[in-house]
Amino acid sequence: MSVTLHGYWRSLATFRVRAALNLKGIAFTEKIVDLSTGEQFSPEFHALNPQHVLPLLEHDALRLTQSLAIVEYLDESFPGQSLLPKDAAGRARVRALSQITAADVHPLIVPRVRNYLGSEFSIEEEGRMKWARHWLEVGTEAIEARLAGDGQSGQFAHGDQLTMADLALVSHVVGARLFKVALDRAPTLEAIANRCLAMPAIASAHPLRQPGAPAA
Ligand SMILES: N[C@@H](CCC(=O)N[C@@H](CS)C(=O)NCC(=O)O)C(=O)O
Repeated sequence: MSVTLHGYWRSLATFRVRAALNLKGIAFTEKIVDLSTGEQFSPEFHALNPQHVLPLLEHDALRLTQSLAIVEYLDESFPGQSLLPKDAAGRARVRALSQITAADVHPLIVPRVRNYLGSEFSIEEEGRMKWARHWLEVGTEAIEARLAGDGQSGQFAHGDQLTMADLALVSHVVGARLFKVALDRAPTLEAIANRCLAMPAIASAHPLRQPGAPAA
């Protein structure tokens, strides 16, 4: 069996999948696609994923995209700890929490969006950072309200068992830290993320621990 993850150190979506692979104990190799030089637009990568985004997971002849879809695929296809609850209501809550990050916040801060703000609207780096921080703050507030407000979070985002929602939320927190967004008004979110980051499978998947990442 061969599993190849196409990723990049700074990619938060790749982080979710890398952590899931580690949690499931799946051996994989990672191929770097350098987003900082636009390698996602190379003919070689275009042939693999014409959407030009990471992550891409190759499992034998199968090619998979979209981090949450990949995490669910891994969960259903490999033994080991389960990343989705057994009950439909629990799965719906875990998917909803995951999508606040992956569908509502993260797409607004990715390189192609920030670059477009610069190239089409002449917004300088400072304005683009302000944009990214704004959406990260809005997302942080929404996630905290959900985690702290509905009585269904525990040690982790959904009860006391780690799920896909934790992988999404820890990627949100790491993104917020990379963009220097304060998390002091999101104590529940930060505590859960810190608990996740204390786990070796997740800590070793951290963007700043990947080849090419800056020292701090
Ligand atoms: N919704 C996708 C996100 C895909 C995405 O935007 N990935 C970023 C890296 S985290 C990317 O490849 N960006 C390239 C670009 O914006 O040009 C997922 O969850 O996998």
